[in-house]
Order: sequence, then C-alpha cells, then structure tokens
Amino acid sequence: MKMVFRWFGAGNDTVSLEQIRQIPGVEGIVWALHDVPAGEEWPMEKILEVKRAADAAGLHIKVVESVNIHEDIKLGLPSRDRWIANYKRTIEKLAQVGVEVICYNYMPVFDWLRTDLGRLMDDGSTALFYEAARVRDIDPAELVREIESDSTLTMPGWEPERLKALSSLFEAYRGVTEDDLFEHAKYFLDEIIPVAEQHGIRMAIHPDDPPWPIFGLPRIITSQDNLRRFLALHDSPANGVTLCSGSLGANPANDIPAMVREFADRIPFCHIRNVRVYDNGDFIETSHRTQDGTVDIAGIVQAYHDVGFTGYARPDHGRHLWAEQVRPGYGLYDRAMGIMYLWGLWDALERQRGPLARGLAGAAGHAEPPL
Ligand code: DNO
Ligand code: MN
Repeated sequence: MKMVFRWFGAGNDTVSLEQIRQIPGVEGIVWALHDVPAGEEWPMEKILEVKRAADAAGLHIKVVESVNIHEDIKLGLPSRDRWIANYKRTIEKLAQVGVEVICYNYMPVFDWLRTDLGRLMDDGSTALFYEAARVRDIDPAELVREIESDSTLTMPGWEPERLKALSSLFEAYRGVTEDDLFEHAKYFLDEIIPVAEQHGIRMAIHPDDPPWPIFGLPRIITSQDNLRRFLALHDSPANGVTLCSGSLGANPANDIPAMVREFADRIPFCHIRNVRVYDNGDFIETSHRTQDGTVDIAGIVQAYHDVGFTGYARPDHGRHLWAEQVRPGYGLYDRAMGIMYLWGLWDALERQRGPLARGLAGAAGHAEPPL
C-alpha cells in the first residue's frame, strides 16, 4: 500500500504541501487542474506547475483525481468524439510527466452530494451529512428553478459550469437508462483504454456518491454487480476502479471487503473512509476508525493486505476538527489521523508475517541525526 494525499492546488487548498509531507508515510499528492472545465484538454504548462511544486516538496504526482468526463460522453451524443479526443491527449500528457493512475467518475450532472456541509457531531466536530428524505423529496423541476434563480439551497460537489446549463441537462438525460449509460461507457472505454495501455496509465473509475440514482438521474457505479459489468465492458488491467469505501459504504448492502477480493488486480487506487448509515437512509461521515461508523474499515484493510495490495491509497473525506478552516470534507487533522489508523492496521498485519523494518537507524540516508 502506497500512501498519497489529496491536494487541490496552490491558492485553491488551505492545506500546504509542507503540511502534507509531515504526515507519516505519505509519498505523493493526488491532484488535478481544478480550473480546467470538464472535457477540455489540460495545458502542459499548468501540469508542469503542479509538478514543479510537488518536486520541490519531495512529493510525487503519480495519481490524478479527477480528469472529468464531458456530459456529451455520458449522454452518447455525436459531439462526444471531440471530447474523447481531448481526453486522449490529456492522458498522453499526464503519462509524459510520470502519472500512473487517472481517477474519474461517471455520475450524470452531479459529483458527490450532501445536504449539510457542517453537521455538528456529539464531540463538537462537524462533518458532511446526507439527509435521504430531503434529496428524495425534491422535485427536479423545482430544484432547477431554485438553483437557477440563485437560491439559498447550496449543495456541494456541483461544478459551476455544469450548473449553468442545469435545466437543459435534465432535459438531455430524460429517457437515458442505466443500460444506455453502460453502452456509452463502453464506447468511451473502447476509445481511451488502448491509449492508456500504450502509455502505461491505469484508468480508475470512482463509485457514485451516494451509490443510487438522485433527482431521477441514473447512476451505475453503485454495486459489486455493476462494477463487474463496468470492468467487463473493456477487459484490460488499464480499465480499473478507485475503490472508495465511503461512497459504496453509504449503501449497507455493499460488501466492500468482498469487492477488494474480487477486483484486486483491477484496483490501482483506493479511497478509505468511514460513514455512519442510519436506519432512515441518512448518513454522516465519521472518523476512519471502524467503531465510529458502519463501514468495516478493519475488514477492508485486512482484505487489501490479504490480496497483497501494492496500489495507491488515500484517506478520503475527514471531519473538521479543532476549529480548522478548510474546504468542506477535507479536514487536514482527521485525514492525517485516518492515515495513522490505516498504517496502524496495516503494520499490525505486516507484523504477523515477521518483524517490521525499523525506521531511522536502519533506513538509508538516515544514519546521521538531522542537522
Ligand atoms: C468522494 C470523493 C469524490 C471523488 C470524485 C472522483 O468520495 O472521493 O469527490 O473525488 O467523485 O471523481
Ligand atoms: Mn472517494
């Protein structure tokens, strides 16, 4: 397991590269060009800016999250070919700077969705919260009217450029079924996976969050069966999954350790986080500790260890602690503690196989005390 940490970029993230490199065992950042609209080709100059900053901090840039897909691709419109051509060129450029994994998602219109960005928990921390009834009861037409008339209803994870055309997007998805989404995914994968293979890149689809349809829009990256179907659309090691325990874990029917075992050789990257799911379908993001939520984090780490996982892992969303001012869901402290919990589980499992290599004294380059 190789540990990485999400960084939203200079001027766009309250967490600095210097802070990230102080978290034990973190070797690289998970990054993206967040100001490039979905579908556009990524400019090399901006890619190199991130590379230079990461190099200077001693962190690698091997994992990208996300290169977003244009809606026309998911909708299967004739214009998709233009966006796919851009996507291929971005893959080529990322390979040139040493990227190995590209995470992306396949959710129509919206990325992750919550109803409350700062739900107060019993211990005084705040976390992202999803109120099932609130999402279920919103009529899409009403939602569009509210958002387009600059309402107070703000839901996170929505890209501004997609929001602009919201009503026409809802219109475009009318009648698009799950089977259609699979068919359009196949067209996309048949085009890009050969390019990824040729350049040594592994594509890694992120599950839908939450893993069920919202506002009448279909969602397909939701379950073990659907992941199996997605991976079979184009059977190649380059067609992989970013197995996110928190996204899939919002549906308690999802057995995530079983997915780790089944898809092991198709998981180049994973997100590990916990959520607590309530009987009414609401859920809240908790600490990474197994006992704090309803996702079996210890069982998941055990499964990764059993299959000999050598891919990249990152903690996912974290609570906001100790009055930190950070972007919603991306608390530094909780994610750093999450990493230490994951290492704790991992090292205990390693220890069962034999003594752990011990750090400072033995490690190359650390024979002398720091100056
Ligand atoms: C949720 C997060 C997501 C994820 C994107 C991937 O679990 O990890 O925001 O980054 O959906 O494209
Ligand atoms: Mn995730």
